[in-house]
Amino acid sequence: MAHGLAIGIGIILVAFILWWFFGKHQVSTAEATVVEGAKKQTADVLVDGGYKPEVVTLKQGVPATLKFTRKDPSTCLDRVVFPEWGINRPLPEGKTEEIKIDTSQAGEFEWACGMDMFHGKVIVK
Ligand SMILES: [Cu+2]
Repeated sequence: MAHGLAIGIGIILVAFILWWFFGKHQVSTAEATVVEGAKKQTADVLVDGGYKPEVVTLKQGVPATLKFTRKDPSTCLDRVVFPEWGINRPLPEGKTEEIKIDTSQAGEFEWACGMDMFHGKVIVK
């Protein structure tokens, strides 16, 4: 009886591990809100144990602003870095930091925390 239970727990554990490593994890994505007759666009990114959303889609050629709001107290997330654009900005806890994004070129542009541990991505198309 106890043996059967152990096997059952074993099967559940294996299933969980398989799901954890090979399952499709949801990546939160968002499209920017285009305002004022498509003259600018904005998107909010919550910084709390990572980035929510992790992928932001922007319209090419429309000036864009990403608004990073850091709720996470960890110093890991206290900077945001866009290597392609030479952006390296502090994110004060509890504040919203506006970062202007160059949308003149289509493509995918990653951002990361100061230690390159957490990542997000801007898609310009
Ligand atoms: Cu970090």
